[in-house]
Amino acid sequence: MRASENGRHISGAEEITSVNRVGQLVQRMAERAAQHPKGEPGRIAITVERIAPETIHRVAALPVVEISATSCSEAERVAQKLTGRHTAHAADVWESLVNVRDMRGAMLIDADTGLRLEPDPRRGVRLSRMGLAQELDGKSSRELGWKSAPQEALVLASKALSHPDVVAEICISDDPEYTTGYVADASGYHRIEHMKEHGSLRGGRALLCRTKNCDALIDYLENTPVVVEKARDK
Ligand code: WAQ
Ligand code: MG
Repeated sequence: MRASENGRHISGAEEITSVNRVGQLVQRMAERAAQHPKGEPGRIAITVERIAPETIHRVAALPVVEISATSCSEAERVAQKLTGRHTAHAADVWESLVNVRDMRGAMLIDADTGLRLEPDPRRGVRLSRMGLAQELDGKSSRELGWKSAPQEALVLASKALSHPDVVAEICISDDPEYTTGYVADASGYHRIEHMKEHGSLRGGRALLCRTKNCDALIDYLENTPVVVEKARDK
């Protein structure tokens, strides 16, 4: 799903489900798009594609680590420390993250040079074709398509980190009401409170990577179907 207003990105979402639940999912995606806190979109596009089941990769969810920051400055410090395990450019990554607006996708940043790698820096790279294994297998009681920010972000981060060239990811929601963000790396999905001030229009994502084949990396993130297995439904 993609919702926009005069070309400005409002929201997006992706899911993998079984064919008998497509109708439900499309309806809920449309309702969700129409009710986004960033505003009512003038255009909602919903695309449904067949995925051959044998092409779907199954990966384990990253372990979730809770970090309680008591202020935005503490959150910033913690986040930079976590990304700093993987790059000497953590401060620049933070600076880019808090200055981007309304991107559809994520920045792709070379961990060694700090430079942006994606072909279209205004759009970024949009991960797609991902979902929860429990949804696909029909084992989840969760209402399909309703926004559950932590669950969707865990799916996205687990797909991103399942590629060997991605070393870390950092994210701030663009929902003005949602101030918990995260830093993910192979050691876990670190949830961090107070990643931005309440009401702030900040929001973006950056993937830190070390890659010899950027096109193949982008192709994996955009196109390879991946479902994420959570150990237990929380
Ligand atoms: N692929 C790449 N980038 C994306 C995608 C995607 N599929 N979806 C969103 N983004 C980028 C885009 O630039 C958005 O502006 C930015 O991320 C933030 O997206 O555990 O809701 O949908 O409680 O606002 C974090 C949950 C929620 C933390 C993140 O992101 C927790 C969230 P949003
Ligand atoms: Mg989102």
